[in-house]
Amino acid sequence: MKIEVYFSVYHTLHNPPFELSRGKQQEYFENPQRLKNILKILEQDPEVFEIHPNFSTNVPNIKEVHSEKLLKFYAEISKYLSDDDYHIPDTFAVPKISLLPEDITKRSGYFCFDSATPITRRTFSASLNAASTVVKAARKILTDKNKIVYAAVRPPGHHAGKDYFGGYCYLNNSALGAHVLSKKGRVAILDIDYHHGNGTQEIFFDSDRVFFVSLHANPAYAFPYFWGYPEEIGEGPGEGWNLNIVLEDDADNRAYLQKLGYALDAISKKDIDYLIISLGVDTLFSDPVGGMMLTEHIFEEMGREISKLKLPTLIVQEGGYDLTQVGKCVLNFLTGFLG
Ligand code: OKP
Ligand code: ZN
Repeated sequence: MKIEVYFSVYHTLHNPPFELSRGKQQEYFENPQRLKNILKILEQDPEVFEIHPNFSTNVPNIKEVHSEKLLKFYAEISKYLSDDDYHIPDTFAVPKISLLPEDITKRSGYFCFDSATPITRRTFSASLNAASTVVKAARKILTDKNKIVYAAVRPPGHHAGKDYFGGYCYLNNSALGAHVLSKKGRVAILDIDYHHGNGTQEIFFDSDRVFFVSLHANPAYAFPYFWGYPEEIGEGPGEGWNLNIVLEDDADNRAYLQKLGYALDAISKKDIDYLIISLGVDTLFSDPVGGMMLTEHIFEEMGREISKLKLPTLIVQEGGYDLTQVGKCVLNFLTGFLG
């Protein structure tokens, strides 16, 4: 079997000079080399990986997932910034208020929840290209069921909510893909990034069309800190449609596979038609951002276990920051999934 790979060509347009983490300036971990390294490895096996570059920035359903306010903000700040400029918000609206400041660079703090997510002139274009790539990949799943499609995209998306950005994420790629698939059936999003997918959770919190299941490090000490507890189970019609499974930083392969087993059980107990995997490989022991103890071979096993759900599956790239290993981990996951 083949895996179709859709990839966001314009991701290189988003390359901020640095991030602020714990108040310190440091290298930007979510950089173009990540995706380049993933593609370099997949290109080596054209028998298995059929790569489709996506040059489009068209995301037809974007307003059904993100607020007009947020999109207008992105469009305006993109115009305001010059080529080598970058913008990091420094004053945040807590709690959110309804009046937005006139000055575009002061408005950013309304939409942003951390200091590690700078905006450059081309950030919005790159994000639209990533989202468009995932929507294309989702449509492919609809036309050709029993398919597995991998969206090789950046910037990632799972921390971006309806009207906020943060955690290297601007538009929620997986949510936009899920939105497409949810028109035709029930969707489960399995988020296996090291970090909790707070944006995806928020977007589908009241929905019984999309089951959000996330495995992640304990938010008591791991980013994004304020979300990701097991008590968050969804609300209204969405009650019971949000499942947070917490792991500790000392989680090894065995501990991880066990919890993955719970997640897969929960998914198989619901009547699901399509699966989306938010694939972060920042659970690897050597990852400079994540903190767990997994080794690269476990990703193959994870892919194999998840494939047993036998659902048409869209795999969306999220985190993974060890530049020397990220390609191998993704390859292992996809290889395991193919069986
Ligand atoms: C994005 B994704 C903590 C800094 C955290 C942001 C991490 C964003 C991860 N000192 N920085 O989920 O891989
Ligand atoms: Zn992550």
